[in-house]
Amino acid sequence: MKNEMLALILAGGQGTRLGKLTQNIAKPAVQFGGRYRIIDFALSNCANSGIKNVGVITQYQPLILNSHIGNGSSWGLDGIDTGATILQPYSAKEGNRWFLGTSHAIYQNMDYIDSINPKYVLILSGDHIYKMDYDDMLRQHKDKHASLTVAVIDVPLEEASRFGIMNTDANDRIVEFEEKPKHPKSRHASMGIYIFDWQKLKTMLVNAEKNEVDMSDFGKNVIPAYLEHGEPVYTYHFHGYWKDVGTIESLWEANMEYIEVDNALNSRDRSWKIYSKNVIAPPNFISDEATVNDSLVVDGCFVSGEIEHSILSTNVKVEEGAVIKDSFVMSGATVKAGAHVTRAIVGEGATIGENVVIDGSEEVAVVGYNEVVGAPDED
Ligand code: ADQ
Ligand code: ADP
Repeated sequence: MKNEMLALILAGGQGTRLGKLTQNIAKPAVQFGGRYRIIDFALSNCANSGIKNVGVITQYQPLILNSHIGNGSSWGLDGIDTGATILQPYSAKEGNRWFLGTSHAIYQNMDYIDSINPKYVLILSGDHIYKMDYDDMLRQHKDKHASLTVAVIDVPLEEASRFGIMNTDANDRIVEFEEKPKHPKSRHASMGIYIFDWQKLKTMLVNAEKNEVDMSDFGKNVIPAYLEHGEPVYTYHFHGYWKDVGTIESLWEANMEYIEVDNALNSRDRSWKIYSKNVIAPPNFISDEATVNDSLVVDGCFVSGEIEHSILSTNVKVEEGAVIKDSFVMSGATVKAGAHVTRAIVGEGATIGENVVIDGSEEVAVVGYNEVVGAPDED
């Protein structure tokens, strides 16, 4: 069925909790796993789920995101009846006013959504690492005659206050929902992934605007309002690997987990591939001085140092005597001779000077994009 469900990826958060890493680029454009940017997971899930149209809602530092996504061809979204569309605040209804919250961002892009004219909209976040079949979620949405379905994963109770938390009846219908409760009463956490019947959502957002009711955020406003109106709101239980990589610690952890050959994400499963923009780089060169153990090394690297349980993304250079341990090094970074890097995330294009020590053993260390640490030398 043509354009039955349109996916909208929210990719506009500033990502202040990622600090230096998101100073110049949007959170969903941050690199992951050596070959990817975070948004590749949501985009690939869309492609693998048979979704034909994807709108990517951006607002903060969208440059890299724009060039990364392009016309969507890397995800097969450039066909006759398919498309990837980048939506920016200046093209929205109220000109250059920034989006106030997640559902306000949807309201602002109503004209685009209506131009696709979908029966359902799938709302996604651009900053989660996971593999999920949205078509299966849609099937359940229809079976239950829901007007809203919320994807749910069980989290440890001590982490529950970071999420939207809900209680359900025996039939998986949501009876209670609280956004980031101080004292969570259940472990059922919203993944921030929603399927809505578009006409119903549109009517609610338009009416709220007319009556000056605050309806700017899905978790804070829209879901509670649906429940108040007695709408059929159901959960869709997800049991796989899912990580919200909004903090340095979680981004580092997810990258370290990704190194494992049999990782929980099942990254080597060829039936659900994660696609990305293809960057052409020459083969790696590993010199006779190098030792590389338990690591992922992507094309274009030049390695003379010691690499231990780490990820080297495209075109990374590690000079002789340098030691990299438990770290994620992004594209184009250089680690000079004798430097020691432990438990760190090194940003794209960064340079770590000779004999510099980056030690994240207490708290994961971060080197920013193109940052130069240590005295620059002759070359
Ligand atoms: P949060 O992740 O805290 O909680 P939020 O910060 O609003 O929600 O961001 C959701 C997504 O939308 C992020 O990808 C962000 O980058 C993006 N975004 C935020 N504001 C935007 C805007 N104005 N325009 C475009 N994009 C924007 C939400 C839910 C919780 C749920 C967690 C799961 O509210 O209930 O538990 O997600 O991670
Ligand atoms: P996070 O919570 O991950 O830091 P947010 O989604 O809260 O990201 O991003 C909000 C950021 O976007 C603000 O800190 C601000 O810099 C910018 N922003 C949001 N709304 C406006 C606005 N109306 N005008 C200018 N900047 C805005």
